Amino acid sequence: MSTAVNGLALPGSCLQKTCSVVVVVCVLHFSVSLLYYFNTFQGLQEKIFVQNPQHKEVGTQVTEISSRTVGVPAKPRTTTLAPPVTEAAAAPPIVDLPACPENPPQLVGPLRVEFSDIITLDDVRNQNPNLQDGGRFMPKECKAVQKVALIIPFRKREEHLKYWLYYLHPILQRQQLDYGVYVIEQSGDATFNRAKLLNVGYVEALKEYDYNCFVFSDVDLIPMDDRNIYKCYKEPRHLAVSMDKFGFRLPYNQFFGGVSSLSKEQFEKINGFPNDYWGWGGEDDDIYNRITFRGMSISRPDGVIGKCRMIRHDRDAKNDANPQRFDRIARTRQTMNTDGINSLTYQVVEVHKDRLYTKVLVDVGSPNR
Ligand code: BGN
Repeated sequence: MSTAVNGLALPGSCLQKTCSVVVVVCVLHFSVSLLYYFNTFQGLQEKIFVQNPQHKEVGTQVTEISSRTVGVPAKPRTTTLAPPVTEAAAAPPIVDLPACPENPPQLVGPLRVEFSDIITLDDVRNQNPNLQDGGRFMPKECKAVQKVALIIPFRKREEHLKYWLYYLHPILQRQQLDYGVYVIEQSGDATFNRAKLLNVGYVEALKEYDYNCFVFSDVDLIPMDDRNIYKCYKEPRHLAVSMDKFGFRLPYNQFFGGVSSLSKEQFEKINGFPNDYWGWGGEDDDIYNRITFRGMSISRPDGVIGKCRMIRHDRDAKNDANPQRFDRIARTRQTMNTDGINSLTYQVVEVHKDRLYTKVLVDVGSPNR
């Protein structure tokens, strides 16, 4: 028997054989495709959930193929993958705090500042429960824009330091600063050297934390308005602009004494402060010169916000007026490149950590004359 297909006559048995071969080839092709498909899908899953231990989805519902049996379509089942335990998952969550605002919301403005209140350091510690050891603080509600080291040159003024800590800690916290307090105490009885102690404070504070702003404050000066923010500005800042001692006015336009702030860059630009002013006076004028010789200017708060009180005291022993100060401030331009942070030498005698401050006792030597 023969069949006509498109005018071609094929013998019946031949057509049957051809059809059988085609069917077998099709079945084979289908099986191989199925096998390939399931293998690929399983491999993909392994890639996502096994080879990538950083995968962070917690409790994700995934559809998993339960069988790899060739030719048997796997019945999908739903299961819950346990999150892989990684270091990142074990660590506390890092919450991205918003940046602290330009105007801290807790500021109150003018403050009552008196030195007749009887206080103890324990009172101050109790009133500042949020301080970390070493007089460190960081706001919890926002990320401070600047990391501020407060540097206080010091010798035998415990009573003043107590008032400074009593008034300043709450102010600095309301100002939402990420800050640390460094009391740099000159050891021995040589003539006092304020500017060199400030240089030491800069170096010692940077050993502890990545500070980018430095506030240099005398221990006896207290701001009378918390809007006078103890941080750094585009230009070096003079903060003690309106002192009661000078009738709440600037004693002269170039005055840069008492309390000032410089960013790390500004401080480096002027090679820090002079190391060779022994005794009272002139070192702040030298710093003023350095700033202007490097093309910077002084920024200041207004006379109301910049009001501050000085704790009355007698002139300290070993801090007589420096007779060389006039000559020295006349030569700042020549000396500033070689006398400063690049020529600083000193020996740390002791570092003491209190909850209210870090005190660094330091040997800065004695005048070479
Ligand atoms: C100035 C001092 C400053 C001091 C202020 C305020 C000098 C240099 C010679 C003119 N400068 O006279 O160091 O901070 O008074 O007391 O003495």
